[in-house]
Amino acid sequence: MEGKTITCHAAVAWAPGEPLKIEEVEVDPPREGEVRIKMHAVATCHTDAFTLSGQDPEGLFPSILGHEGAGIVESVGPGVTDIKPGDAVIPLYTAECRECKFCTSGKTNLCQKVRATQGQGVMPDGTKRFRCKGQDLYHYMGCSTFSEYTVVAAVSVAVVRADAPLDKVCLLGCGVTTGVGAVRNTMKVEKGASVAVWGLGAVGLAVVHGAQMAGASVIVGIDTNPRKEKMAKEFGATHFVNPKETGSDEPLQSYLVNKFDGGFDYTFECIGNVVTMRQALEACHKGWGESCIIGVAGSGQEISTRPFQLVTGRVWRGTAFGGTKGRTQLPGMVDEYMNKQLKLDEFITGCFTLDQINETFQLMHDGMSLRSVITF
Ligand code: NAD
Ligand code: AHE
Ligand code: ZN
Ligand code: ZN
Repeated sequence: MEGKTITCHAAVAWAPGEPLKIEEVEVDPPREGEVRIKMHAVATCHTDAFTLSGQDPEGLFPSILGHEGAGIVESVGPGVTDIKPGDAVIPLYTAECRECKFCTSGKTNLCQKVRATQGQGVMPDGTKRFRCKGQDLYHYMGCSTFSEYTVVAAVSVAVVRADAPLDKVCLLGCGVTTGVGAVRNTMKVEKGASVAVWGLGAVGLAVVHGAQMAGASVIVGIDTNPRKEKMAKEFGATHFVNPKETGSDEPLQSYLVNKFDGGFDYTFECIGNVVTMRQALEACHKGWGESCIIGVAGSGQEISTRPFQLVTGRVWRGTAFGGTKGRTQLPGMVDEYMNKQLKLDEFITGCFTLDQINETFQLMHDGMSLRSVITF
């Protein structure tokens, strides 16, 4: 197949708000600095649903969505020396070129080497590798994992150990890494800290898991879905709060500040709702509490609070991919999973085939899944 176009199946997003359609697509060979990957396992993240809904200012159609997955390299383009056919890999929506101003700053994981073209749904040379029914398809988040084969930039590939089970470590492509990374890399939660987490999907529960591993003494999980209480406790939450069932008329942030000793050292918003983002900021402890925005809010949404909240010492932060430098850090996270220090299996609530992909979106919307894994 090397050097040739491959015909395979993919879930195509033809238009916002429409279900994905399984189609036969053509996937061109990788060009200079690119890698073609045979995907083995992918999972659906809330962000895929967000883009499909039409709320993403960068959403492009028709496209192949998906950004959480793992596979085996099928072939590499000219100039790719550090990745070879047969390597087990996780595609990265946050590249790591190790050369750009961002990569060398030591301050961020937000490599900008391929970010501009990635946001335009094309490869770094400005062209596309997918076609369906004679029409070019856009790439998505530099990954397009909802396809049996995909082509990504070599700087957007983390090579992991050969014995890693791809149907598990695919979750390190986004959700689990984002939550655990937010705790470790972005907020640097320390032993004994108090933590509150809004939204207990895979991302929020990964924050809970990360906080427990960091030795936090109080971990409050907050979700309007009562089914999440049991899960939160299993992942390490010490308390669960359902905002609909506090029995109090106060705003949620005041209720939490009163109940939890003046508020939290660290809070995390894992929903994508600007109202809960404000709650999370204002539930931080006066003088030092820090809040991290992880959730992705829809086009046109804005956050607000009284500036006095920041004047009196609270800090508002945000994170993409949990501040993780994928090529450097994912191999270590795979090791942690293999050594049974990092949970992955517990996030998988169902296994599916590609033709069931719309079902996985429905389960997510219904609050019935954490991560649905699709194997090819
Ligand atoms: P999910 O849909 O599985 O989980 C969201 C949870 O929030 C659900 O349990 C839901 O019941 C809960 N919820 C909804 N409204 C609520 C409210 N008002 N109060 C309390 N709980 C509420 O989503 P996910 O896949 O875990 O992703 C979470 C968010 O993180 C999404 O916005 C996603 O786009 C974003 N995300 C961001 C990054 C990043 O790098 N910044 C990475 C991955 C995901
Ligand atoms: N494209 C949107 C924003 C979407 C967004 O915030 N994406 C997160 C990752 S979500 C993964 O599930 C992210 O990493 N953003 C940083 C980046 O560089 O894309 C918009 O508003 O335009
Ligand atoms: Zn994601
Ligand atoms: Zn870079």
